[in-house]
Amino acid sequence: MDHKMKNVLVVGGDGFCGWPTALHLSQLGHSVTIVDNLSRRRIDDDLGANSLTPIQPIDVRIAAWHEATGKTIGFEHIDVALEYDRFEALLAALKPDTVIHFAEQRAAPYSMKGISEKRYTVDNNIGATHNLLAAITNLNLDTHIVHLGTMGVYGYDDDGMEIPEGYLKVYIPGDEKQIFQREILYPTNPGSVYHMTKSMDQILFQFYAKNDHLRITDLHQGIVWGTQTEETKLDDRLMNRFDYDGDYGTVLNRFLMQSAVGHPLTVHGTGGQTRAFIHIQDTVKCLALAVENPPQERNKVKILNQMTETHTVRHLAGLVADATGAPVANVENPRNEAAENGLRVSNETFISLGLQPITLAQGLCEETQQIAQRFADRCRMDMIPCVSTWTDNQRPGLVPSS
Ligand code: NAD
Ligand code: USQ
Repeated sequence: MDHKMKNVLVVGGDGFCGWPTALHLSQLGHSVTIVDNLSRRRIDDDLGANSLTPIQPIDVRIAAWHEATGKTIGFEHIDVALEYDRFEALLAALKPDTVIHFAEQRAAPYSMKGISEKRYTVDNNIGATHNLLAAITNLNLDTHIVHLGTMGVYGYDDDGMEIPEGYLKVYIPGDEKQIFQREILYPTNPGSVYHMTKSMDQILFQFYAKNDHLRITDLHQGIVWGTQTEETKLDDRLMNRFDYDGDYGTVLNRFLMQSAVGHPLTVHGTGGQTRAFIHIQDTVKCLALAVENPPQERNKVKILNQMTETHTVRHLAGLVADATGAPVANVENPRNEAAENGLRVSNETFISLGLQPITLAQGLCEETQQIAQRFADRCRMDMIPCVSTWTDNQRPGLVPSS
């Protein structure tokens, strides 16, 4: 482990995972600068949605952090997908030890809404990732890149095999007794345009690690739940965002919010989908561990599964319903996904680095529910349903060639 205090650039540091990560790293003593184009706030305005929690403008957040702790966080308003020269100039000036890359459009339903959202998600996510890799290479920096990827790149099979951390050993029969062995990236099987961009990111990382020897850690994160961390709790102006709408709200936080506002829990289909989860407090701890443990190898991306437990959607709904009395509504599934699947995942690297996972059983559901209750009057009930469907775009009547 590298205990040196580092110069860290947090790209996408105004978002749900990025903001508490920036605060945690600053609290640990690292020097932190945030880059963000505030597109997440703009998308809320476009959708007519909002964070359930009242979040402060970025300058107020940063000033409140300084007031609460005496620590300073820098901020640069840059679109890393579109403003390459400004981004490269910032990297040249800062020469960061580490860049953490959160800056992508991260909602699967939003990415499936229509043609402009599909194109935006691909252009933004691939543009951001490639600009970062190209700039670090062009400047010849020895910066460690930590990227937030997703568990969803693996897809969901149901044969009980434990999903390894990124790579798969394959054995291919040759002639006679010969067996060829390869270690390959785990074949991707994305379930949305958003998840597809994370699959494509993996190839960009693989190439730049091989060709330019960049040091890259790709964290395949599960669904993040919860809102607050030790640092965001220090002052109401530091409060984290809480997405609950049909595009950006993730399943467990949605159920906790729905129970607080008297809305039935919107289980898609039978709720037999098993997914990987992690609490936001563990997300920030994992990021600190990733910053302190850069990869030893330069020609191979270090891939870690950043999740702590798996649950079916119906189990989560049952937990919330039992705790709150909220009714469960099995709504038609708007997504194109397996109705039922199992999921076993290895997270051995973070556990070996000392992560002690927070689990659902440890009362944090109540904390998140209290936040949801406190701000229930900010909920826009018409934003709750998931209206983005996967099947609208499945080309029912192909247009014949002319
Ligand atoms: P978020 O949308 O809240 O934050 C992303 C931030 O990046 C926003 O502040 C946005 O304004 C910024 N951004 C986007 N494009 C940008 C660009 N071109 N230039 C500059 N800034 C840009 O999302 P989040 O929930 O914090 O997720 C962060 C990362 O973690 C994403 O890459 C996401 O795929 C990954 N992830 C999130 C979850 C989850 O459950 N939230 C789970 C697994 C992985
Ligand atoms: N679901 C419901 N009811 C709801 C909302 C969702 O049953 O009201 C179901 C979905 O159909 C899906 C599951 O819950 O089967 C998870 O959906 P989600 O919206 O909580 O999570 P997902 O779309 O997978 O995306 C989220 C983040 C994304 C991240 C991913 C990690 O938005 O950025 O990459 O979690 S993972 O799922 O492990 O790939």
